[in-house]
Amino acid sequence: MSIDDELRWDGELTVARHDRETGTTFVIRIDSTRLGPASGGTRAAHYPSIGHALADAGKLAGAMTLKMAVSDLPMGGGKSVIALPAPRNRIDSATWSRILDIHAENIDKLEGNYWTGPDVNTNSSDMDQLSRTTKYVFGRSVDNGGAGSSAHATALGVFEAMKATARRRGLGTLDGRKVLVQGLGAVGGDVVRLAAQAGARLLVADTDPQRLEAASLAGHTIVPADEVLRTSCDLFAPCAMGGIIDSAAAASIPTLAVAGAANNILTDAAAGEVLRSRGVLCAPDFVANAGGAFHLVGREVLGWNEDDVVERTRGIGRTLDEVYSLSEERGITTEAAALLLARTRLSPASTTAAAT
Ligand code: HCI
Repeated sequence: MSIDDELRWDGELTVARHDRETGTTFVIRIDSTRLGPASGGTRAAHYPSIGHALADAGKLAGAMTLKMAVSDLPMGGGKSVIALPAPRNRIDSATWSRILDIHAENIDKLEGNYWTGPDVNTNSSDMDQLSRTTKYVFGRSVDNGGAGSSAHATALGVFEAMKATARRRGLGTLDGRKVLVQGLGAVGGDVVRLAAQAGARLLVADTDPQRLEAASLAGHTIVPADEVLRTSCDLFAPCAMGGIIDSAAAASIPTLAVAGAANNILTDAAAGEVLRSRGVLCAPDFVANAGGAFHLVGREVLGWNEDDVVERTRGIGRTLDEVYSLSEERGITTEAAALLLARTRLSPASTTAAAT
């Protein structure tokens, strides 16, 4: 994760800034503006090094490009990472406010080539604050004229992905199936609720005792966080951090299918190959978790109403069917098939791109 290595990157632009007063480093990476202005959320976290922050931003920006392309949205891919001097819960509100103001200034200097939105550790009220300095912000609170949280749309899309994946894997509906959800945040919590309504038997994991207590009261089975990858289930839904399945995990994880909300669930293409060799059907995350993008871009750029967002988000199941058919036809991983679909749209010869 050296900075030298990380800057040898195929994306369009890396912007970085350091604030000595708070000890914060700001990174914005624009992966592609091929289909429209780059967009993707702002993630705030405590990273081991600036190289790690650059790597995270680059990978996430690339995933946004693919997500927009495969979802037929007229946007490119980018991402912001705010590398905090300490974990987010140890940053006081005055410091956080200064950090947001500096981040907003950086975004504004990109003059609309990059649009941000909420991501891990940022929310609609943070977007409200950014919007006082720059207009290139999605997901402000509804009271402030924005589309508000995208969590529900993301969860709905993941639920559609779970259903389509279970069906294709020969599991039928989710009714009576063992579904393991890792991460009970705004999205994961909603995924649990939707899966429970569909009759799934839920196993849940999180590091927050309060969330676990609520889940336990709702009748779900708690799985210790460090046993997630060893817990037998029909479908595994990673809804916390990415990078959860490497080749070793892929070789042993006792599940038949994977479909979740986290970005970059697989550490690399090799992990996807291992899953495929074992017959574990994996929904590519940049297809499964696109509901949030439908919500933010749909409401704030394309003039959609709530029903339009729901309809397009439900379409994630159909897109996955297309991905699964392509993967079967070509004998390639589902991730490779989804990449193929996205890249068709990104290729210079594609005429549908600019017309959407
Ligand atoms: C995401 O998919 O990560 C959220 C969607 C999004 C879309 C545009 C700007 C920020 C976040």
